[in-house]
Amino acid sequence: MAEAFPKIKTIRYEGADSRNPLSFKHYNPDELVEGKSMRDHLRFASCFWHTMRGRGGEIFGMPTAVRPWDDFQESVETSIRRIDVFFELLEKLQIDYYCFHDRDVAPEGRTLNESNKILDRITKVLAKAQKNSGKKLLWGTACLFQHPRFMHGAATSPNLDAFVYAAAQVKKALEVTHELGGEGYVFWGGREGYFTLLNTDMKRELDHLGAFMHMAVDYKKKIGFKGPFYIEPKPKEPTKHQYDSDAATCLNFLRQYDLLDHFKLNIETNHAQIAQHTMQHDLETAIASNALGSIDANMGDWQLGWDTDQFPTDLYITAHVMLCVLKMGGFKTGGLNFDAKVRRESFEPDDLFHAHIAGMDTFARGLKIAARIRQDGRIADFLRQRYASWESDLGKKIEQGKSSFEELEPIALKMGEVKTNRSGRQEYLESLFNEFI
Ligand code: XLS
Ligand code: NI
Ligand code: NI
Repeated sequence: MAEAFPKIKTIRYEGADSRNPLSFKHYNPDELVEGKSMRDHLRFASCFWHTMRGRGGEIFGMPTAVRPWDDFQESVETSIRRIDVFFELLEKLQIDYYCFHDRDVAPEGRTLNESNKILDRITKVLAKAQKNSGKKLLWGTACLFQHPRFMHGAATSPNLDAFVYAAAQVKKALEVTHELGGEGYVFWGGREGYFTLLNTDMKRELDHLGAFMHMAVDYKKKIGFKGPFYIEPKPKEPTKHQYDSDAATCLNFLRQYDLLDHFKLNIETNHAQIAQHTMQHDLETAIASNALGSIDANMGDWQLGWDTDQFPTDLYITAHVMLCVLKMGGFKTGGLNFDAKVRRESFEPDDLFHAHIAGMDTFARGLKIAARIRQDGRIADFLRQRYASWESDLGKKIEQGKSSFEELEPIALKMGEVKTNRSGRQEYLESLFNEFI
């Protein structure tokens, strides 16, 4: 097939002084940071849904995207062409990983059986493209939210038929992900939630979701899929309230249904933001339970309340994200998946390159900023100092769960007033952080 982007050659690192918009100014794949290549730290992925299927349409306006290779039909031929174009893009951008939903890569057939057969054909095409290019599947997932059959949810639908259909679809998506060597598998609860509690038995729906996940775990073991499952939190959209609202809610669900051994979280920046958290908050929440698996790297707009899925260009966010990732010792099976779409006004094919380059360079800088902050050590020292009183024998005893109210009361009575509080120095720390930006 002729190239889809004949004028664009492989994007290369040219350094911060380069004026070539189609170059990396900061992402230098083989450059070492803390002894590991940037490529291995960042593990970039592009997503098939936004990159290849996004057309810039919204409720007020028609699609704007110009995609000369695409006739926008749900056909196998078009699907195959899209895969060719996608892998050309991955290669030219030096992105090592990708992610997909079953239905973004392959059209639905008239029956589930036919859909499965089409997906099998497409899986062969993907396998070949992976082999030829060395690109890898970061994770796969099933689309359980687009088709009208899932109008009331999938695993949490009040309609058993929908649950059964969803189970069969996830079974197949798991097989395909496994066949393609996927490093993980994502559950994003597309319509697992509600619009009104007047028609919803919440407890029952959550029990069903728990049962669904246990079946998925059983099946994963059966086929020998070793990668982790990830739950991707999101508070709303498309439903008013999604059951997987945020990291803490997901962890509670996983603990309650005894699933935590098999799941980690895939945290998306924009989702954390519309949950009224910072990305850092949800990452820290996941890390505290040893459950940060992967990241959907994008960002929202603080003036808008919805999931705008913008390419990440905010250095503060990427620096904080990479501080978290370095702190947990790096990704294992996860990575930075650009679950991001070009704006409706950025309609030209080249914008796909500009957008990914922007995200990759912003994360490369975030990584370098984070590494410099760690090397400098002043913020870590401050934190250590702030908790220094806990290094005492009494502090250690409490942390080990070996103290009691009865032990502490006489100490408090003798101590009198709490004397040794120190300033939290927020403004100083924010300004110190700025030194590295
Ligand atoms: C939607 C989600 C979705 C998941 C994959 O908001 O981000 O794209 O990442 O199903
Ligand atoms: Ni999103
Ligand atoms: Ni996502």
